Amino acid sequence: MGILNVTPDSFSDGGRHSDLARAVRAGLAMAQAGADIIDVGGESTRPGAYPISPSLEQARVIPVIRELASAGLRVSVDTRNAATMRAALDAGATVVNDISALAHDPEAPPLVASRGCPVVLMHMRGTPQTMSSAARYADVIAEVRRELAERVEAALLAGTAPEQICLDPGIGFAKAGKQNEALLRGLGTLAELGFPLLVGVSRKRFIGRLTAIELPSGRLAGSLAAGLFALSHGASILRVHDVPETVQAIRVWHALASA
Ligand code: PT1
Repeated sequence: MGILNVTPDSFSDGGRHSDLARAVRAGLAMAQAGADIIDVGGESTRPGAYPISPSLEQARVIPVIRELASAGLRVSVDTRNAATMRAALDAGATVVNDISALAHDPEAPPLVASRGCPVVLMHMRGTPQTMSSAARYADVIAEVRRELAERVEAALLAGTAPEQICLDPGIGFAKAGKQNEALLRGLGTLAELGFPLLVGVSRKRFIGRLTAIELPSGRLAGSLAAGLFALSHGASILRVHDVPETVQAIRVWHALASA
């Protein structure tokens, strides 16, 4: 899954994709380089980020989604808002990626169920604004597993088919450095829930903490190491900025690991 941030304040690409033509070109390039899904988001959700209105979010993402979908790409929409999910699905997106696991907007669970689309349920506590103070766990793996299972129940209750559900531990969302590392080590325990796992480690702060690399754009090598670690511990999908490099790393790892 290639990350396409259509935000002026994106945490690592500084809004370079902020206009339509550039965003579309970036999405096409990631698909060309081997991304199976292009994840289009208009609201930054990194720690401390401010929320934006669903209408501004839609103004950013819908034109990009329409173009990429009409070019034949598989597009996911990274949003917590049901109105944005609906508009994105109408514009050709086929996957919903919700960092709140359908908890933010009460209209989201019935919408996703009625569309019958795949949905990524990511673990977080609080909101991007407040989540840092919610990073308190006695047993991070057990608690994330239990809280994800609750979100699975909510999705199933609303009518989503189990085959459409993908889970995500939410690396960097209401987790401190070591808790992120523990979760990656414990992915196998989350996989026991019986759903495919998506993991986003790309350029995140815990890699900076492990390596003393301040700038997110300098964290490619660490991101590749963490991504391959996640795959070897049960992840099926990696959400990444650096598609060509990740595809190369996965090809080599896969050839060695599957022999
Ligand atoms: C993610 C994810 C996402 N991450 C899914 N969607 C972001 N499914 C946005 C940091 O610690 O992992 N999975 N959508 C980006 N959010 C963050 C969070 C970016 C933490 C950076 C950090 O640096």
